[in-house]
Parts: sequence; structure tokens; C-alpha cells
Amino acid sequence: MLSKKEKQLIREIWERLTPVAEDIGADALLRMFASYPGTKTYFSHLDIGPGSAHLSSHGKKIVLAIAEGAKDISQLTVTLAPLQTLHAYQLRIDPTNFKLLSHCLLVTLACFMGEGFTPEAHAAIDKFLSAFAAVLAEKYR
Ligand code: ZNH
Repeated sequence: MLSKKEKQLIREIWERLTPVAEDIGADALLRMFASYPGTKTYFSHLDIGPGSAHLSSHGKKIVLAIAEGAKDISQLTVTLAPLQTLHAYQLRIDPTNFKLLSHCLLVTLACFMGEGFTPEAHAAIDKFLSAFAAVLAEKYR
């Protein structure tokens, strides 16, 4: 569980990252595709190579969805309901992949945030992304 202070920190961090959502999302996706090539199979209908338009647009969508969730963490199950359904029933994404993307996002943020990536920020982001991934995986049960 995130403390009140951690929730506040998470809100601030994602608010600050929203203007660079595209860059962050694209970087995290590229890391995921490079480190866990199996994840590319879900995107075989798209050109998601480095610098591609779809990599940026998809990366941006993901980060904006996360930033939206960060605004009120207590409401994650409500905010994410449409995305739960999309990933479980339409896209049929194996839920283990959510953890892989979360990990890659954490690394991306470590690169982007510089000194802002304190041990406290690291811990809070890690907890938040784990909670986020767990909610996304709920519909699979
Ligand atoms: Zn996902 C889609 C988010 C993860 C795969 N996604 C999507 C979208 C969003 C998202 C927002 C869009 C929708 C619309 O358009 O309506 N995701 C997300 C998030 C996450 C995710 C937030 C986490 C954190 N995904 C994921 C993973 C994977 C995926 C892990 C795999 C590997 N998605 C996907 C796909 C899609 C999506 C395939 C579709 C794309 C197109 O365009 O086609």
C-alpha cells in the first residue's frame, strides 16, 4: 500500500511527466521489445520500430493512461475498468507482460528523472506500477 505521502509524490511525478509522455512511453516500449522480444508479437500488425509514428503514439497513450490513474490511486479499479476489459478480452495480453512493461517504465523513469529519482521516488513508483499492473490483470481471474 502507498502511504499518503507516496500518493502525493506519485501525483506530482506523473503530472510533471505528462508533457513528455510520448518520449517516455516510446523509450519504455523500446526497452520492453529489446529485453523481452516475445512482447513484440502483440504489435505485429503495426510498425513499432525506433522512431516510428506508432511507437510514439502508443507510448503516449500508455503514459497518459498511467498519469490519469495516478491522479486518484484509490479509484484505480474504476479508472482502469475499460482498459482491463480491452487487454483481457479483446487484445488477450498475457498479464505477465504488465510486469515486464512496469519494470521497463521504472528504468525509463530512472533515466529521465535524473536527481528526482530518489530512493523514495523509486520505491513509490515501483509500488504504484505494481498496483497498476495488478489492477490491469484483475479481469483474468
Ligand atoms: Zn496496452 C492498447 C494502456 C500494457 C499491448 N494499451 C492500449 C491503449 C492503452 C493502453 C491506453 C489504447 C486503447 C485505445 O486506443 O482505446 N497498456 C496500457 C497500459 C499498460 C499497458 C497503461 C500498462 C501499464 N499493453 C500493455 C502490454 C502490452 C500491451 C504489457 C503487450 C505486451 N495495448 C497493447 C496492444 C494495444 C494496446 C497490442 C493495441 C494497439 C493498437 O493500436 O492496435
